[in-house]
Amino acid sequence: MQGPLKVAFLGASGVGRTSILQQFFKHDFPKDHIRTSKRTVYRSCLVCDTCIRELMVLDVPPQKYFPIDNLAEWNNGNPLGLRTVHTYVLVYDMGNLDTFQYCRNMRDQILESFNHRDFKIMVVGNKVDMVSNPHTQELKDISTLVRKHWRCGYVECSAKHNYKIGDIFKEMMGYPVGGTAPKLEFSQSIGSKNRCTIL
Ligand SMILES: Nc1nc2c(ncn2[C@@H]2O[C@H](COP(=O)(O)OP(=O)(O)OP(=O)(O)O)[C@@H](O)[C@H]2O)c(=O)[nH]1
Ligand SMILES: [Mg+2]
Repeated sequence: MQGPLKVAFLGASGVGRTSILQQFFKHDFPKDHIRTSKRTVYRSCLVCDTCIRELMVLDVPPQKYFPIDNLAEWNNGNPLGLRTVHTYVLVYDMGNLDTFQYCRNMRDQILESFNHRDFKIMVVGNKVDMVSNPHTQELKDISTLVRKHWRCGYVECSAKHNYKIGDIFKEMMGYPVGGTAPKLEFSQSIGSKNRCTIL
């Protein structure tokens, strides 16, 4: 088995990163906005088709700057481990498109800070339930930019309704959503022993 797939969820404050992770790992939706003030690590084991992979997901407070090098990561005295991640999941709020600017900016910073491309970036539009018309030109433009120009995976979801949350993790595993992705499921809560669920 390969080593753990290390993933970081990044996004502007309040876009729903913690809600997505709580929904996926704990089948819970926190209604109140409790700001993430320190790094939380979710661990699990993913079984997908014939592939089994350990998963380690980082939920961190909103970062203004991506650490430009290893020194920057260590220098703030509270290393988050953001530079050793396999997949960056950039989350924005579909009901507040200004939050997409954070994703754009963070993607630029990530790409600029590495001289290799041994990582994946994907974008998640959360709170689709807050959008009365999900087919507006602005949303189409974001989807086209991410999929066609950035060539990144893109998922629109609602943590509140547990809608397409699993698709984020399928995409992460390299099964593009919309295709014939095998069934997958996680079962894990923070602090408890690792468990895998195979469907
Ligand atoms: N309607 C709706 N509200 C959501 C959804 N996801 C999250 N929220 C709400 O948005 C607020 C912020 O959610 P969080 O998950 O705390 O957001 P966050 O990105 O972790 O925020 P910070 O840790 O402060 O950066 C909470 O009040 C959630 O209940 C969603 O899919 N739909
Ligand atoms: Mg949070």
